[in-house]
Amino acid sequence: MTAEYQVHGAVAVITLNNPPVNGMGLATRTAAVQGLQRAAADDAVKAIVITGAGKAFSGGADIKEFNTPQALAEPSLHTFIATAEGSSKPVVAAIHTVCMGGGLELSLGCHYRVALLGAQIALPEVKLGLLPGAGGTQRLPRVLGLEPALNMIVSGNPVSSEKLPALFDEIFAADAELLPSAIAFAAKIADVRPLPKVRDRQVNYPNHEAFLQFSRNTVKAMAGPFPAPLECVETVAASVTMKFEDGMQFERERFLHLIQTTESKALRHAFFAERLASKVPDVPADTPVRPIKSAAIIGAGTMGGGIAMNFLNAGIPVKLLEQRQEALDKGIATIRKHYESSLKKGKLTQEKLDQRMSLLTSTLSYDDIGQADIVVEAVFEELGVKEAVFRQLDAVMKPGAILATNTSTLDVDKIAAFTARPRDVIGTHFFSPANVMKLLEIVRGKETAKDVLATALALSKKLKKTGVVSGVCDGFIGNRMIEQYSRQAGFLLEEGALPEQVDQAAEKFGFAMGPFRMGDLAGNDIGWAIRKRRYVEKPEISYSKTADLLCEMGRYGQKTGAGWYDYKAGDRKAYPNDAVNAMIVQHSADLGIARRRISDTEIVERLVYALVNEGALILEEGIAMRASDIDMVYLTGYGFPLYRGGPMFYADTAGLPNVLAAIHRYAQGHQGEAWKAAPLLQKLAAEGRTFNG
Ligand code: T1G
Repeated sequence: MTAEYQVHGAVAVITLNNPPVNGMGLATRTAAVQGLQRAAADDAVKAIVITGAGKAFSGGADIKEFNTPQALAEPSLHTFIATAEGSSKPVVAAIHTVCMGGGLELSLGCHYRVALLGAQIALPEVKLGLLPGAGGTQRLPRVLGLEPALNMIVSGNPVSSEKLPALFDEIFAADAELLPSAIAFAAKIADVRPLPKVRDRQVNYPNHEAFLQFSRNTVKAMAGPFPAPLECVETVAASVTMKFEDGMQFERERFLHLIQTTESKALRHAFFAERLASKVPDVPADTPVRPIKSAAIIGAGTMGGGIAMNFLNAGIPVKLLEQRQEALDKGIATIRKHYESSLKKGKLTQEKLDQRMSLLTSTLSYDDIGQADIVVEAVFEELGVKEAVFRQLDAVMKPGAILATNTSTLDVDKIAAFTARPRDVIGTHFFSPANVMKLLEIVRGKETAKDVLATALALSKKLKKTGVVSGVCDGFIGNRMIEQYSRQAGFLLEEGALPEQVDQAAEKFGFAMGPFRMGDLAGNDIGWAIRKRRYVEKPEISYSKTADLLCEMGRYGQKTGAGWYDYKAGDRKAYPNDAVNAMIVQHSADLGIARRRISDTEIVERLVYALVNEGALILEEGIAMRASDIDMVYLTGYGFPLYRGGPMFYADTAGLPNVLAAIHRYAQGHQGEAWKAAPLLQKLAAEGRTFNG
């Protein structure tokens, strides 16, 4: 059953019961409407209570149904709400914990609303690229007023029930028994007539046009490529400018428009992708995790300090270990400096700062860290150094401690083999700045124990990271793909493009930063060191020499004040440099390449499809468990535009046959051997399927 029906005295109770959050799918709507019909037909019933089982009143419409026939099948959410509103007996919504989206819209169609203090109330549809499509844009302003309702709908953020007194007829204490309280309330108002309907109210807002125009301008400025926020403003405006039924019709039209947009599909894809990423097929969801009550971090440099902050922010004590006191002092001072700048920006209270710093201790001796539940090493990226550290860790860490490496390019299995406990070893690849970037690549070694993996996934949630599981390969998921992206960026320079054209095309596509500005930010010498290693290990892979020539000019990027671009003190703007562009043009001549004009379309295709093709290989090899995991890596760690859903989702929307045709085209061009179409891509394209299908 997905909605239960019980009668308590003269009050019928309909309990929505569709775990985990009572999403109002077709079966739930059908059972609930049948409950309302039963109550209407039972003369002994004088009032009706609708409530939710488990951890929510309702998390809204069942997003999993969208873009399927069930979503609009009768009884639709509109019909369910209209049945409640049209009931001849009073209907009371009894709300606890979470009441969101369609759930809140249902409650607005009820005659009364009661809630526990602390219940989270929201219309978050805008975060899915939608708008409240079951009357929320018309009813909420009639209850809260135009401005508060517009703010809730455009932000999509939850508000605690006690902050919305106008919305509720009664708010009970957080620890009150909701159902008996709601039944008592229902019995009390059972005979009150006329039944109060939100739709009968008016929205009064003098000079509303000026406010709405101001809202349009503000929302247009912040919405970027997303159409939903402005649609929210226009539909809420209808609650003032149109009759109720006309407003409802307008809302419906705009909702049906938005649900078909790629932006909304991308946002909904990301919503589920984030939740899917923590599911590992061969690790049951109820796998017991090891308690993580303390951490040790080896290395107090940029990464070690940033990683330490993640644990401190989550309230987990950290013991920071370094080889030299001055490195330790510098690391601790840097952490304090970060917190103090958050304090200045009002993002942190002094109390929180002190509390976090009190959780931080430091040491020069491995003997002091043995009792930590997890140790994360963030030392110099060289296998010999990692070996020395892990042999020490193996010697001092208590049994059952998790030994994590933050390596970004080395083989986690080799590192595990330096210990007698490879099952306790795992990769936790944080992205710089580690205290800011959401992505955490969790690298599963071939020996990594299942409970260690489950613990790392649970820990990533506690650290407010998006944990994505990767197998062991060079560059794991993100860096392995970005290498192909960077190769294409270099080849484009040889063929006729200049850095600013490539970056502008990439940033117009939506990347936070194009490849050359990103190189200048990260440091071009990092890529240089990796390529030098590649030239020895994998001589068959070609790269453009332009990036090496740039480093030979000493132009490592922002840290040297000059890279692909020039930079001025205190100014993050990238200024093209004539000597660099001359070097690029000269290099084409040296290669005997006649430079040509390259379109932005080709630039974007070569950058993005290089990611997609490598992503397909990563999928085939089982390095990533699913395409949406690859999308999460790029959405949370590499500045890929959210409204395009990630590289694999973007390829699906572009059409895999089109992606394959483009790859075949580029395989005929300069450095065409870089374009070997992945067999999985060829297979899916031939079968008319998608990566995320
Ligand atoms: N539909 C289907 N599944 C949902 C869902 C929903 N609305 N909300 C959550 N889930 C699943 C989620 O995928 C996960 O699944 C599990 O529930 C737990 O979620 C017409 C059109 C409610 C605050 O946008 O914000 O109504 O991984 O891990 O941290 O106007 O989920 O277990 O298989 O997030 O406790 C509008 C979205 C819908 C709310 C609970 N509603 N959900 O947070 O658990 S559109 C939303 C959330 C709509 C109408 C429109 C949160 C939560 P699995 P979780 P949580």
